[in-house]
Amino acid sequence: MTTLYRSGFETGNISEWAGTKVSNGLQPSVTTFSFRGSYAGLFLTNPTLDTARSQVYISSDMSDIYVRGYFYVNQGITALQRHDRFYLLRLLGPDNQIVAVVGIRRDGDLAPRWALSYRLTTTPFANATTFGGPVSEADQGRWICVEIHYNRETGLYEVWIDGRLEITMAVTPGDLTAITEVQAGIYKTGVAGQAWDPTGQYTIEVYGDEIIIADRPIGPEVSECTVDADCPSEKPYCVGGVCVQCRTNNDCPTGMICQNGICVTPSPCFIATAAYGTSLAQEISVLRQFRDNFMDVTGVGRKLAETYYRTSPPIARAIAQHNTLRAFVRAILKPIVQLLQK
Ligand SMILES: [Ca+2]
Repeated sequence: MTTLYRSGFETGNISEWAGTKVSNGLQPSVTTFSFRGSYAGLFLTNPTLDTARSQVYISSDMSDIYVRGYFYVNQGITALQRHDRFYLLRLLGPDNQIVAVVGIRRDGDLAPRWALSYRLTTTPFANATTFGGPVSEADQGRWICVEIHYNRETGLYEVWIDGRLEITMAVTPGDLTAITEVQAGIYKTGVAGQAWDPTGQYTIEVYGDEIIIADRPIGPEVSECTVDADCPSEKPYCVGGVCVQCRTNNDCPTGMICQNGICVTPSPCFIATAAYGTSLAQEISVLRQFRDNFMDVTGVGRKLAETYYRTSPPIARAIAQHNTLRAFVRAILKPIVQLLQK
């Protein structure tokens, strides 16, 4: 398999994608609730728009394409009105129209099911929808592996859910196009006159992780382990199906911290980095300059810095995991940064 793109959102920054497609401020973000690693994408829609989107996308140029992602629908999986739907993966052609999209949809008054909408012809543009098995409350609150395949030469469309072939459809290839854009996240839409409930209960909240684009079938991630005993001595802990070196800082040698399951020598400015969520924030470089210009050259400053590097990693970890704490620390650092900038 050749992997052409992979995103587990592990840069901690949504801009590792080519861009976002959003309605009304529904900007996707990264979150520490993840399927693998430290981060996943978070996609939210509000109920006030009939059609709304919160997506990341990347450009492509493929005629035989597999796209797989893990999605966790935390809210809104079955609370649809008749004909309403939302899509998790969308593959578009050069005309910006869908070639293949997969998601969850009601067909009239029927319960929601997995759905594939696929292109029949390009000129004139025509598409159709076919359904897989039902989606229930039991599918809410778990990571679901969703994979879609499209082949322009054969006109074949396939959808796998948790590695099981859920939907197959073949059309006359005719004038089908290549895939020029891959989108992941939420694209929701209702039907005119049967709009999304305006009372507000149909907010959809989706997490996405481990999204891969390839030229061969990808399939679900294979778990290395289910318990610690399955892991080798150099990576003794089983976290989310993967053997890792450490779970917490306490598993690491003195002076090192646990980052993404690996013991590393801490980089400076842990607390500020945890608070701002990235080590690149401009505020942090101001603090760094202060450290380099003042803290390290005076005796007292050096002592302070040493104490800081010894004690701060556990504090930084706690801050990184709590949004309110992060905001609180940012509020404390803000006047300091402003003072230093003068
Ligand atoms: Ca991840």
